[in-house]
Amino acid sequence: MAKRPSVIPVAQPCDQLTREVVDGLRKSPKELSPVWFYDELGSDLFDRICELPEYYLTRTELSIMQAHAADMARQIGPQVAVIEFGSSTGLKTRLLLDQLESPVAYVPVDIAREQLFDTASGLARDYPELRVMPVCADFTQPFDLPKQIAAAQQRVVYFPGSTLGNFTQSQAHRLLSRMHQIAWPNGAVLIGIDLKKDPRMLELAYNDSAGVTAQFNLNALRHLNREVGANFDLHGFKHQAVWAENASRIEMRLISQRDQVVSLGGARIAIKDGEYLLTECCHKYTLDGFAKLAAESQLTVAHVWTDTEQKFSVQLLRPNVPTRS
Ligand code: AVJ
Repeated sequence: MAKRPSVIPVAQPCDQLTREVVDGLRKSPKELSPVWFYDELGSDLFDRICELPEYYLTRTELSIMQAHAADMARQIGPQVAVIEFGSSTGLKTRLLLDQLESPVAYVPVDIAREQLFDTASGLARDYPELRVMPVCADFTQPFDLPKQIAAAQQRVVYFPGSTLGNFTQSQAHRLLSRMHQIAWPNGAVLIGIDLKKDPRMLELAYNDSAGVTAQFNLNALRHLNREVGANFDLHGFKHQAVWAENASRIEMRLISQRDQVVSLGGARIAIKDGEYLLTECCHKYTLDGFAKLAAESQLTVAHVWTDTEQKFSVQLLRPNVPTRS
């Protein structure tokens, strides 16, 4: 093998994580990953968001689960292994597990170790028959499933919370394809999808009057200051959530209140007065639009459960039988 030329060390080495942040901030518009919301304070703030009168998502999804989990369980069938992408407080998961017929395993997959083990140990305590096997991994990247789940009749991927909305079309496609792989041949994907609706209602859900979402958004900067040694001034930015019709998404933005320069990992980023950082995108789908997206990943919508106002949906997807060519 040819010898690699030695790499010239840079004056200010920055690790992979910092590199990614800097790359995002060099785009136009400047971008930050929504993963930066979720440190300990951020997770608490998110729990508070879920309780806000304007934030209909969690409440509506829970009501759909309460009303229809029995039907979902019937369609899913007995002795399944549930693989959850992410690990929430476990409330929705419990509603599902309570109705499933003799589920054999529960495998939450989450990069946030603390949250993962908290949820997992709570469930293991309350469901003694269930094998709870947490996997600490980034679910957007390939990961191994525990060998023990081979005993299950089939695998069901659970992805609640409309978290798929955080991903772009191509990222969502890739993620759904991974889920297809896990569910194939006779399993399923059960996924929570927020639906497109009156933009006023959407903007209110992300610009609450108590200002909790603003704190949640700004906390990403605090997290970055601590984690990658950035020097964002939290008073230099203002939260705003905007409905972008052409992309069918809510954009969470932090608007710079003046010309400023931020340094991190040896890089200096100039931010203009009025310029914004895009911290999260929350795509909203029509039922048709989502069915098309799922179809691109060889998943067919088998059933849709919604609330009476069609604000939110929980959908059961089945992997297609591969067509021979
Ligand atoms: C956790 C991604 C579903 O998109 O509504 C709430 C996060 N951001 N308020 C969403 C969030 C601002 C949330 N998800």
